[in-house]
Amino acid sequence: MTRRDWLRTALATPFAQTINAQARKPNIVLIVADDLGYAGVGCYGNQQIKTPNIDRLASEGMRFTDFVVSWPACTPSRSSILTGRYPQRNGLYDMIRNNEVNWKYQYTEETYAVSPEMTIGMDTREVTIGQALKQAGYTTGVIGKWDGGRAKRFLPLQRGFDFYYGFANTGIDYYTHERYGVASMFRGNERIKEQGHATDLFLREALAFLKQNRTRPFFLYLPFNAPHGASTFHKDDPQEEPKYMERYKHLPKGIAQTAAWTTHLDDAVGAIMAELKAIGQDENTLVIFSSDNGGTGAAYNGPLRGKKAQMYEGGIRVPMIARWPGRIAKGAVNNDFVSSLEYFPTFLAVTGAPAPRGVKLDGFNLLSVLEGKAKSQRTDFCWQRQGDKAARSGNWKWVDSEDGGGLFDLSTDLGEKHDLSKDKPEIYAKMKAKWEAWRKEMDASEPRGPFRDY
Ligand SMILES: [Ca+2]
Repeated sequence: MTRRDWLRTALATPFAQTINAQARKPNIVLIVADDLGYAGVGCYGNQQIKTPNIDRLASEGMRFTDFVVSWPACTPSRSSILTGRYPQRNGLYDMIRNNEVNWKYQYTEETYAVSPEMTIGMDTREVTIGQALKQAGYTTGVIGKWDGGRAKRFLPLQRGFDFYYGFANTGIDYYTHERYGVASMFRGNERIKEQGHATDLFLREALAFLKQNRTRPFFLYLPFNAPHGASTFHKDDPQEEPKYMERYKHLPKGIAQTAAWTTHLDDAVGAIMAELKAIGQDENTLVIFSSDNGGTGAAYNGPLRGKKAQMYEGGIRVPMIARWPGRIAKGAVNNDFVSSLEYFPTFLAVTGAPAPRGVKLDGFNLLSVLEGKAKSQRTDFCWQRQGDKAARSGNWKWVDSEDGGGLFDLSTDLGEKHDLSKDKPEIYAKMKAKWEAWRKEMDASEPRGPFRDY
């Protein structure tokens, strides 16, 4: 037996494998879809859209039926994923978006450069999950939609991440990677121009990131822009590959487009999982798949009322699947009330990273819930989007918004159809008071930009 053969045999023994597994800290891959509705994938009841890879994640892990995000649209919801804090606490409680975009205003590079989209971002005093995990020795990467500000000081490389490839604003054209005519793809701190579909480019970069980090612990935040609508003036330009469009030509146009984006995303998820196996880290990686907010009118929100931008469940309750072989039971369905605020403390627990000093986190460590050892600690949640308000306490839901309001019992009325505010005035009053107390707490927290005068 040569020395090399001996070494190979020794490393193949169960004892050596145990040592190797113990020596290597676990990795985390957080995949976030964009505007994927509650019933946007097969394992959440969709009959039309084919998502075999995401469905497999659910059959190999735990699927949550009562997972909520902190805001019914992109930017603030993502700010909570990154900071573990309510948007009203971290300061990013509205969109980073130029209003003129909605009116199809054509920017030049020069006018765009001084617009809010280019100049505002998440307060640099906020500690991101990237910063926290990097301090614990992790290699950290962001691939996809950053949505935390486009000026250099707000970009991922300045916010605790070692690697960044993607776009920094809230939406692009899938092929030109422009936001209404302005080039928007970045590698690191530099804007670049590339050929290809955004989903394929993000997948290419993710696979390379996994390969490069096969020998050291990593955190990969992988926020795809699919199946978000394209930010293009040219509404007739194709935004997806013919092979995906072909599969859904029997569906109405808007829904067919969402379905094609979703299946393309699903293929990317399958490739990521295959690569984790190929680098030998499949069993040593916590993979989470979720969405940043509910689906639009061209999406599937299943039994839920409302859609993106609204306070009803359709705006804020989304799919969430967690997979970690040996730690999370296969095919588990969990109906506990949990939220995206739980990611930050959970990732600290998984990696052994210390909590950032002096930072109030709004979530709790979900690990024992994922392992089936405990029930969720979450009882309450509050939301605010400009004048729209909502609160949750147990199964009670209070809504006061432009789209309507009332008091709903989600345990018997998931579709928020029966307003019980007249029947249960004392609970209605209690919920309203709960929201007002939360608002006071947010007002009393240390002010953060960009919208609040700090
Ligand atoms: Ca979104």
